[in-house]
Amino acid sequence: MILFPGVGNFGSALASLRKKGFSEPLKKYIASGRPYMGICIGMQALFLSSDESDEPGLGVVPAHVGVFANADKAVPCIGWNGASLVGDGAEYGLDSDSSYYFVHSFRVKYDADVEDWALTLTRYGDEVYVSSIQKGNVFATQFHPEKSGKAGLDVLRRWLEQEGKVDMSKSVRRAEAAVQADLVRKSFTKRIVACLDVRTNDAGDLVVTKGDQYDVREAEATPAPPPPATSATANDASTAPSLDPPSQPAPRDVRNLGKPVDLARRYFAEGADEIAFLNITSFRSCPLHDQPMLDVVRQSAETVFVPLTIGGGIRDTVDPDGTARSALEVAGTYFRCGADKVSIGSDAVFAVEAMLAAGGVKTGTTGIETISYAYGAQALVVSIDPKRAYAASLDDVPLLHRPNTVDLAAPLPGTTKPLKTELGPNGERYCWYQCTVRGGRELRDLDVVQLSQGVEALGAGEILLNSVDRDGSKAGFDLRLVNQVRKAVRIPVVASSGAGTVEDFEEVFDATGVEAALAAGIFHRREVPIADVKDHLRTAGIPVRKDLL
Ligand code: 1PR
Repeated sequence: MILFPGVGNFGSALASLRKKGFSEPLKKYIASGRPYMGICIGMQALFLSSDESDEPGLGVVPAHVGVFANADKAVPCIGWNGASLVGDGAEYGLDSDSSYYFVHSFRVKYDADVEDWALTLTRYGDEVYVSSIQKGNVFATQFHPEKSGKAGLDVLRRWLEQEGKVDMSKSVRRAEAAVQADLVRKSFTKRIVACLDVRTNDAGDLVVTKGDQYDVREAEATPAPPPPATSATANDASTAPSLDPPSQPAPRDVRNLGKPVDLARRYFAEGADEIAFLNITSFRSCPLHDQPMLDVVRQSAETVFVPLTIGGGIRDTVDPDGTARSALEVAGTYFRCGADKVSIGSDAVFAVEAMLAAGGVKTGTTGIETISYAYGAQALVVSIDPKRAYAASLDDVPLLHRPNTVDLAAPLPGTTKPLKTELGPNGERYCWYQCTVRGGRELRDLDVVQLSQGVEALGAGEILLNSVDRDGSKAGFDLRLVNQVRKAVRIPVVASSGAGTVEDFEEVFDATGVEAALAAGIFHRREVPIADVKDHLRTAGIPVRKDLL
């Protein structure tokens, strides 16, 4: 048996297969009739060609892989969707009612060329495409069964055991009928992401922490325990605790909300659609291959079967021994540990600033470009840490950012629904969203629209949109910020920061149309269960994945 999984760019994958001398032996193997399963790029590689590259495919399936149209939907397609069977049987346990995890920008449109290969069809926006194929010994899925929870694990297990294999040549395929009869249901769901900010505490333990406007230390210092009283000292005034204020205030501890792998496993069991780890201190003085987060990702990937994103420190680095490590190498190390996406924060700001300073000319050497080319846009997230810059009048806003200023007393642009007014601390009516680096500690002369459009142009596949102002506030998502970024780009946007109630999730999906919403504090402190968020959204008519492990 051969299982060909993969996250990657069609061109670089096929070129690598040929360069390593695998393409002809692979085609011979498939022709021999022995079982082959492909996942994502492992399915697309079987086709003749792809819009993604001039590199030819293996040509096992006489059809082409095209690019999604993006006028009506975010591309890459990142999220959970159904897969409607076009044949008789439930091949390998595929179930038209289950959700599977998709992450791709290119797809096989259903047409006559693939009629005798199509096994399931999926609808994304206004397009119906082939989400899995099966013919003889070949079975391949566009979605990632290894990241699709219980439903996906079932498909993998049945293929490995060659259980539930139906000879589709005898099965009446009704794909054409399904497409014509519009039977392929819209079942793309909104994603609920659990986010784990990870760092070492003062004792050196790796913990999940949580910022309050990015301040991850407890509000109050924990008083040092009094020295143990002994009979000799009990009455000795010189050792009685001093009443004078301490020379140095006691340190405020790093909030400790649990261990990263334990919490990731808990959130997977509770129905999180994705897990994001943000390494918020990105251990600079540590050799790449000793980075503590590698083990966190490796151990989590063993038992957490939904997508894992890792951010923090994805940049060109130098090991303490002077070994240079490119951002691409850092990312590849995490991918090989089981990460599905990597997230770049500060370096994305520097990359866009440099591109704008060069008049929009790209160098092709930034981490965003190199990782996106090698692994595909869908594997590269940019995490944005904006902070509100208030202004009493538009004239007070720097000219460069005036077009991207929001009116805090007005409804969202294009809507009439009143929005709670959120004037600045001195009654300022306007603000623009200023980008920061180094975890919100340094302001930059760049606004979120410039950054979002810049990283999209460089090849990022998704935006994780935080808010320094709302982080940890439980005041709800900053709808004006989320709406502005959602409207500025075609790639998916994950709204983050401020979730306090289940209604906050409904509000951000309804008001802005974002593809995903992230929370941290309310999940870590067990204030709002993920299942309650999903139940509320389902009741509000917002599609969410139902398969829990
Ligand atoms: O700059 O590429 O090394 O990446 C650093 C990464 O670490 C960035 O993604 C940055 O957002 C993140 N980060 C750095 N410092 C902090 C901090 O908190 N001091 N975390 C930090 C930012 C944002 C979310 C947070 C949401 C939801 N945290 O992770 O969890 O705001 O919180 P809530 O639901 O409790 O409101 P680089």
